Amino acid sequence: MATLARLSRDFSVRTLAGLVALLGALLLVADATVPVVAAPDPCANPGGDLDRDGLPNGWECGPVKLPEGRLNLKRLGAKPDRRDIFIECDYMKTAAKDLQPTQEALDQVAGMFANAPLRNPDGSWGITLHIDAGRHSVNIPAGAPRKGNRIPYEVRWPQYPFGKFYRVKAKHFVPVRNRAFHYCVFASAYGKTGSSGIAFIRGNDFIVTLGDEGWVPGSDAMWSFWQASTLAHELGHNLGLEHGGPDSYNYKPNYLSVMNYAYQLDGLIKDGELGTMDYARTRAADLNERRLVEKKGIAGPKLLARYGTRWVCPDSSVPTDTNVRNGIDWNCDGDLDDTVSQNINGDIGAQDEPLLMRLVVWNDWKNLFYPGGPIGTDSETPVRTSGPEITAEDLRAWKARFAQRE
Ligand SMILES: [Ca+2]
Ligand SMILES: [Ca+2]
Ligand SMILES: [Ca+2]
Ligand SMILES: [Ca+2]
Ligand SMILES: [Zn+2]
Repeated sequence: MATLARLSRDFSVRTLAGLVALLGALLLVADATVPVVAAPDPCANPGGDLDRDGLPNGWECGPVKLPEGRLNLKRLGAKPDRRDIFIECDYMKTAAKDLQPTQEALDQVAGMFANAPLRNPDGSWGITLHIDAGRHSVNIPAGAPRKGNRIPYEVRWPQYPFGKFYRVKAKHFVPVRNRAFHYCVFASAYGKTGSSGIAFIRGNDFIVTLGDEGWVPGSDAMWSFWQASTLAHELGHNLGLEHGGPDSYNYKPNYLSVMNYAYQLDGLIKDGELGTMDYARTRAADLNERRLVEKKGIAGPKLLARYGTRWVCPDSSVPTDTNVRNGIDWNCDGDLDDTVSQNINGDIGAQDEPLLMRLVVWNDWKNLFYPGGPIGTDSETPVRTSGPEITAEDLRAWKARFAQRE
């Protein structure tokens, strides 16, 4: 709303003439997302998508009849003028192994989306995440149908788990929901590696697998955090985000997002503390690994001063910095005087060579892709998988590098 603030300064509103001039100017700058004057009734334009959440206005204004059946998103809390994302999560659960997402986990991830720095046409901020995970759910109104349910327990699905996944989906997911929902399963494990999940990029299907014996949370709070942040990570793939934001290069120190493996399970470093679950909410500057100026740290908006980061030193240890705008000692020699060429995200090429490149990042929230897979459309968006995710062993290896510095 910087534009509005500027306009208010530029025009005197003490006189009627000033007021008329201000309104005229507002009409000129108003765009489709932020109607300032006389918002059109979205329900009168059922084919449009006023809030740009991928769900047509008509589907959010009342029940509709689709080829697969009747869909009533309004009853589930959808609004045509505020962004909504719907998820159904089924889960494995036995007396010995309870993989159902906890209420705390659902509340956390819904809170992360509610705090999204996005303005809606109704003037509110954020995204309403509706998760139906059976008895545990969030933003599903009382009395509305809940369809998240328990599925048969299997210790381990195959390395390519989607055969199993789609059999479960065919049995436990109402077909018409596929036009509006992301479908997820909290399963035990797949393959041999204990990967934390897998998702389709720009699709509407994902799996969270934290049941491998390698995943040992230190507390109930940590278990809920892992479930929530992994859900946010896999859903992020459905919403078009990759491990480096716009691309799949992982561990970029300037990519402050739970999509980055450096932050998926512990959260981001913000205000000097670990544990903020969020997508990248501001646009940090790109970093050129061939020419890193320590004094500059990570440039970008003031908000970045609240964030810390981690990177890979020449000796492969991983230090922590708590204010990325305040300079970063990339080469880990104790000063901020150097300009270096260094592989700060630690990635290696096919011949084990360090990959030096421009680490390009973006503001995740501004780049979400809502109509993944068949959502909101008749034609499916082409999708590809994220590939197997970080394993408990990967996480331990990464954390062992912190200790090298301490
Ligand atoms: Ca919509
Ligand atoms: Ca909506
Ligand atoms: Ca230095
Ligand atoms: Ca690199
Ligand atoms: Zn991933």
